[in-house]
Amino acid sequence: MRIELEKATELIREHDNILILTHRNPDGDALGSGYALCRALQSVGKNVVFRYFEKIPKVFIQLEDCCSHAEFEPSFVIAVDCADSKILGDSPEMSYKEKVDLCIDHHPSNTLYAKYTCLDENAAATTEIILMIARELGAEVDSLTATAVYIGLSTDTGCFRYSNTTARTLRMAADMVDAGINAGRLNRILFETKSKSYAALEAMALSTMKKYFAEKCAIMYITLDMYEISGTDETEVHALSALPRQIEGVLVGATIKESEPGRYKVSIRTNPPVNASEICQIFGGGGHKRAAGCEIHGTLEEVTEQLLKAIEPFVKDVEAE
Ligand SMILES: [Mn+2]
Repeated sequence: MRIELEKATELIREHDNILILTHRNPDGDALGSGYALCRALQSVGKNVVFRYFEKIPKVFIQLEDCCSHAEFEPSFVIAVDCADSKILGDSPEMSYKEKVDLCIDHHPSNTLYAKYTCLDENAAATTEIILMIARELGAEVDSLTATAVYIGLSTDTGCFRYSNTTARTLRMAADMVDAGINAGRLNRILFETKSKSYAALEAMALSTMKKYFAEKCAIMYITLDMYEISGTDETEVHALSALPRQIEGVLVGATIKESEPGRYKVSIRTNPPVNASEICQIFGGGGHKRAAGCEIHGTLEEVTEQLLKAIEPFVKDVEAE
């Protein structure tokens, strides 16, 4: 059931021993949302723990120490930034997929798997919604919580460049600066620094880029071999997905990433008027208008071919807006 922010706040206020989860392969917004909510709730005296079950990108490790870990049997489960229970980062001992009480999210493709869903498609990042809830609760937003909020806001908007950035996003970012974050330092770490291994991987990925459909579609791929040769792991590749779309005239940029032999994760980034989420939904995935993802099985050639077939109608006879 979809609920308003006030109702979500009320539910949180009524409960204690709260477990926060997010999606698998958590990105900046997923981790920022989890940590910001965890700290906000701790500041109003709740027993709360944020857990994820996978490796996280190195740049976010500084967030890891910002919540103390309580031990309890959760009586209320919140999922943040997670559009589908299929991609919920779940405990290996105990699945929460069917047991999410409240989902706080901004993905239009949310499947409403939770008992209650507080969904704001106009939020550029889930941390926008988390900040509003924290304010409603009268929670403290100290510089660490503000850092977590800012990491969500900035990473989901490509450092406030993408069209999902609103006046509210920018105002909230300004408020986080007032709360004591070091925005210059965070931006440098998040957007202006590449590990050596990442830079090597980027060069290899770019060398695979091909264009299709009157150069309105650009596709590049990353294989398991490339991870090994460059010394990167999957957690570092998120930013690469932005590259194909940066080429002038490209409406659909796709990055095909081998996750295990025969399985590929595909990230789609689009320019208006093409809806990335609609393309990914063809393969059972989803996401946002300009950024979405899905998984396709087969050989690299088969995956590319299926993808091209799906993309063609989205770019054929379509002009950039
Ligand atoms: Mn997000």
